Amino acid sequence: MAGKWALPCVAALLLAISLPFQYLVRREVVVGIPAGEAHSHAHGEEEHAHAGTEPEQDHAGDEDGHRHRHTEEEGHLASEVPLGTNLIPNYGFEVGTREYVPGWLRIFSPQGAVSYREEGEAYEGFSCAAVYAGDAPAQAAGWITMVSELPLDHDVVVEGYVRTELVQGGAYLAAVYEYVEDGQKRAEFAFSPGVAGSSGWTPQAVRLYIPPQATGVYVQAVVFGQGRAWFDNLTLVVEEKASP
Ligand SMILES: [Ca+2]
Repeated sequence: MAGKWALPCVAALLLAISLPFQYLVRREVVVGIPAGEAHSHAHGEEEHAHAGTEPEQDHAGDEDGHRHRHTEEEGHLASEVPLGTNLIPNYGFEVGTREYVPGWLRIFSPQGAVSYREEGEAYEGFSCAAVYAGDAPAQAAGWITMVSELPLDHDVVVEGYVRTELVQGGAYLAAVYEYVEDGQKRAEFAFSPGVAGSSGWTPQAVRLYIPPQATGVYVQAVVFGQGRAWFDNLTLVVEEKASP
């Protein structure tokens, strides 16, 4: 259902976050990805011409304190990318202020939705990420983080908990990878099943295969609809790719 928003969403998203991300990436940020239920491979399979031409080490080693440069050949998972452990720092939104959360960016909402960190509300700990779409239905309002290392040719699994008080639409977790096609930046999304209406903390998960030509991997927590939603414990784990 959320699939129809994927393309406009990507365009708006990339425009909105391209710049801030340049800075974010240098600070810390990590990855996030797949989930169990949703598997979406839109385009891209015919684009193997790009495989092996995109350096995978663009951002590797940029974050503070990272001393290992990648030496692996392109297209191979860097040995430093650990499998089976969460790669998202500040995954529980415990660190930050109402307006600024280290490791995460708020996605600009043309519909006026507000994304903020809420203290006193949490699935675990003391705070979480929140989205309020009060005046109009939001289209992908929420939070995004980038994985600092590219788990190429592997699956990513994004998991988390979502609580909602929505009068319309739903709240989702998304695993995203970016790639270049015909000189244009494009993105492929996979969404979790979603949480709607008034729901207590509900587990969500989504899995996505990251192809060799991917140039960036992101995790999103977003609302397509109207009302309030809360997100907490958003993790991304890299796994061996599932057999087709
Ligand atoms: Ca928390």
